Amino acid sequence: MKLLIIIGLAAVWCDAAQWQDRRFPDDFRFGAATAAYQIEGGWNADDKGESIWDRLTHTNPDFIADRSNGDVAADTYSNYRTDVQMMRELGLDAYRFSIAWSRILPNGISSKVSDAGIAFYNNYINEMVKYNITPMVTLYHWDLPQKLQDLGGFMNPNFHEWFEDYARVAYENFGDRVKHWITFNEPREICYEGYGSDTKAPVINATDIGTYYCAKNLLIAHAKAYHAYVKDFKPKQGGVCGITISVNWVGPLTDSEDDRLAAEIKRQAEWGLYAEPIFSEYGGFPAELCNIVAWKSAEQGYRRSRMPEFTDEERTLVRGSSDFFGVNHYSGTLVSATHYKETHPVPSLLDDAGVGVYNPPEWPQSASSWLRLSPNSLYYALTHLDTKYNKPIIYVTENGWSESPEDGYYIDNGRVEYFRAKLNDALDALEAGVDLRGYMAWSLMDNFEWNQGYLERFGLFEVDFKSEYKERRPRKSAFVYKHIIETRVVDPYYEPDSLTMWIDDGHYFQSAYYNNQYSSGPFSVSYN
Ligand code: PNW
Repeated sequence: MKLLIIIGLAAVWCDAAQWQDRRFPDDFRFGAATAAYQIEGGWNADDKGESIWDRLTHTNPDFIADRSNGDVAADTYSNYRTDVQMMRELGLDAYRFSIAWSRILPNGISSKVSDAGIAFYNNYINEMVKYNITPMVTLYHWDLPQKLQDLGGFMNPNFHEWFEDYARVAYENFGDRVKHWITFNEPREICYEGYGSDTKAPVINATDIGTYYCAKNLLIAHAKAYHAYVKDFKPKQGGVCGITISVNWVGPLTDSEDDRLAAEIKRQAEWGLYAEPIFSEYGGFPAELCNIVAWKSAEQGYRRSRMPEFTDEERTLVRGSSDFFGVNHYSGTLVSATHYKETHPVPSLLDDAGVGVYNPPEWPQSASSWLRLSPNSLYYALTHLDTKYNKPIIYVTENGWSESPEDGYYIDNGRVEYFRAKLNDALDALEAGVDLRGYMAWSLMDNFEWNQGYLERFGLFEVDFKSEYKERRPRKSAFVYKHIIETRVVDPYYEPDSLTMWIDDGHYFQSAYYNNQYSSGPFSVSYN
């Protein structure tokens, strides 16, 4: 009996010692992320030009689940100081946000630069820098100026010129304070969802060639903007420039050789298409997928492969064109060579890959159909990239969990569980030697979740979209994340007992106060 107790106690102590000893390094950057169209509002404020999401939501409101749009969203255009107060309350080291291209270049091309647009981002950046919060800027998070879409958008082979010019305007105006640049957010979502299928703007649905041609043009634009930075700005400004790719984990359903090959093909179709040309030693599109598309295209009567080639010059231009690998990670999936196959349009990217996918029902499900808590998925993804691409510097630039507005509104235990699980993956990856420099939670606050409108919420802070000033209130996860940032440790037992944050946005002071008794808001608001 005595022995059993000793063994039991030892187990508890060892367990306890384990999490307490696993610390994030002091220079590890914890942050949160957002994107312009999802939070800013002010869709036509001052001289801002129309973007493809303005056009889509205004002309086809049924495309969005709740028929909403980002016209006002969280109104960061007016509330940016409040946003920065939230960052300070959380103790963030960094904040990742995106610039709306058509806010600073209303016509898309660089002939006219908007003073109001430049002033807005200057104010936002200055407010962060004032409080020692490192701004990480994404140049393109899906909101192409409509005028450029009218000229073909990413299908236009001159796209890279427009993008490079835009990038230069951003480097020139903000590069004295912004030292972390991300060219594109998630090429897969831009190209596959926007051009190769019909789930995101501009809804081109060219299933045969849309994804592949977009991928090539996007990669060249990325590389041009990268080299422009390295050549003309980096020597003076001294920052870094990279790209963010969505890397959900894709593993084989069984250990069979067929399933392992199927998983590799699926990885190539999901993110290898964008990662391989930049991060692999040789460059160019991933070999196996490239071969499949070539022979399928021939069989389907195309005169050339539906996947365009890179010339040697282009391949060299793109190869190595990133100072870090930005990883957006959410979930994982299992892949089979023979089972769970669904029918897809022929020809299409998914038909080309030709594999089945399986998500175990026991993996907890978020409010988003595609997002489950897949065990250790971030660890698998990071260690895989580390090995495959020879130890790149990695930032997790997005990771988060959705809940529907009604469940666990303030007491978002599902999100807390998810963040703890993924941050433990990050610690495991660090221990395995992955060069992981930072982690951005998606998202600082609730925002316009694209096709799902305001029905899926990702925020550490809730946003009351019905209120006049788009009031923000911290959820439980905000307090848990704050504690993790403060202590650099993921304490599995931490329960915030007295939850207070004061956000003074000039209109009111507000607090979320539970005092050990979790109740759902709204909380008392005392006016200035
Ligand atoms: C990201 N998937 O999109 C975007 O960068 C954000 O703008 C978005 O709000 C956030 O994730 C949550 O959706 C993704 O299917 C959309 O794996 C879908 C997937 C991944 C990322």
